[in-house]
Formats: sequence, structure tokens, C-alpha cells
Amino acid sequence: MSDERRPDRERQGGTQLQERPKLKKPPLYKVLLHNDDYTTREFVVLVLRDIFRKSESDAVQIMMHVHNNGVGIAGVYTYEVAEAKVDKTMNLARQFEFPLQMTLEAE
Ligand code: TYC
Repeated sequence: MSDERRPDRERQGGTQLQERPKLKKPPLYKVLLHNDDYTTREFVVLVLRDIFRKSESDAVQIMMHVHNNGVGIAGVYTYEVAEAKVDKTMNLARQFEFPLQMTLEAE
């Protein structure tokens, strides 16, 4: 069959066979959790479970990593999602009067 008569998706010059559609990946941001001496371990684990959707054992591991090393990664997200999770966490920490700090870092 000549190229002219082929359905669009089979044409040699068509985008479907020759090239991938150009979907740009959005930039990603690490949400960093910082250690302090006043926020309870239980609160950090609760936040990691409820807001960052970690399992109990992952949450405990991340919390202990931050406790021992000063900083750790709560998760990696697009800017909007990262901001929303930080906002939720900071609001909750303020309610409980914990000085918990989080920052974003471009990947
Ligand atoms: N260092 C805190 C304590 O011993 C626990 C803690 C862990 C606090 C992680 C903040 O991001 C944090 N109670």
C-alpha cells in the first residue's frame, strides 16, 4: 500500500511510529524534614503516615533517620503537591505547638 493511502497511525512520516509524543516531565521537589528537640517522634510518624502516605515502618525509619542525621526526605513531588503537603503539615504542627520545620529542594 502506498504511504498516501495508509491510515494516519501507519504513515512513515507520522508522529506515532517515528517519534514519542513530547510530554515534558514536570520538575520535582524533595520535601525535607528537619530535626528539632521538641516535636515528638509520634507526631512526626503520624504526619509521615497521614500526609505523606508512608507505611508505619517506613514512617518510623524516616523519622529515626531525621532524628539521627538532622534532615531527611519525606517524599518527592511536583511543586504544587509538595507545597500542599508542607502547608498541611505546618498547620498541624502549629496546632500542636511543635516547632517542626520542612523545606523544599529542587531535584
Ligand atoms: N528529635 C525529636 C525527638 O527526639 C524527634 C523528631 C524527629 C523531631 C524528626 C523532628 O523532623 C523530626 N522528640
